[in-house]
Amino acid sequence: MKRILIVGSTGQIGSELSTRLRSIYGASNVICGYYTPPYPDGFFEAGPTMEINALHIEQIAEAVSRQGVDTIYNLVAILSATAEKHPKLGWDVGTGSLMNCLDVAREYGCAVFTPSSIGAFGPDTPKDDTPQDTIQRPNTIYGITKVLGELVSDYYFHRWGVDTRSVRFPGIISSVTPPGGGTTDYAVDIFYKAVLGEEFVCPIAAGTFMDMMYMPDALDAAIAIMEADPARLVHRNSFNVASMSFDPEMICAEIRKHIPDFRMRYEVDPLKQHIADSWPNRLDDSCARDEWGWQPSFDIARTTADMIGKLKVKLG
Ligand code: AKB
Repeated sequence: MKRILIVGSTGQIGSELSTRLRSIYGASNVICGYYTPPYPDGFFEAGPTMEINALHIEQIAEAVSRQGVDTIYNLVAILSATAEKHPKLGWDVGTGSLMNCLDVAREYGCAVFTPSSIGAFGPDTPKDDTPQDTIQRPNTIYGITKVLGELVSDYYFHRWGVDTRSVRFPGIISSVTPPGGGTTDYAVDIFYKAVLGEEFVCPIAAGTFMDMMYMPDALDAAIAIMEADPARLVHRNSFNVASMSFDPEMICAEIRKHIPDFRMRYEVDPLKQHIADSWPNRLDDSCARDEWGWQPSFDIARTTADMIGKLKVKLG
């Protein structure tokens, strides 16, 4: 049985990963580190919590030693668009939390999951069927911190045997906690507007394809990689994972199958478009499939139906 610490547990991924991990490993075995409000409903009642500023290494070390933690999920990040507006903050938070988690893991013998992203690729990366091992020269501070995360995590594994593992997440779609400050956020916002019967103003241009993933698949990936047989892992930091790729026109058409009068118009955000243009259209995730059996369950049709159903309940 694992003893898990989630650093950054109240964000888009953390708020759902904590519930899923607790259902597998037991509520008392998953300690949720929190720092920035808002806190999910029932957060303080669902299991153990600790206030942790990921930039203060002693707070992570105290949680790990006091709670007997053996696995750290480090979910702290400033997403791509916000990090472009505040590069120093993006760098400090991305690299500070990373190095602190790795150093604590090294001292206490923990495994570490630090998500990478499609943002770890850049304009020179092959856009279609982006290979696992390819050119990584991102032109965003977020992407640079993600490449650093991949490299330094592999370094800690090879140099000190720290069990570091990771996946490159696409844009994540969920009806629970909204994302904030990402380039792929439009793929969540569009559902809220559609279900509320409002027009959606799309910040990303038609024809811009990016990988996306429904949250249940993202949670499966984050858990399966940490459960994978290490003897089968050729790669560690970080695996391409994919389940669907679409542009705004495709997701709009899919939503209209459920909400025929849904309206969308474009007001392209130059910053987000610049970032999106530098990212791949679709990743090749065959290494994840071969090395640890990655297999997504949700395509664009299933994701759309599930999102609309859930948001109709949530938004009344
Ligand atoms: C973002 O858009 O910044 C994130 C990501 C793809 O890593 N959702």
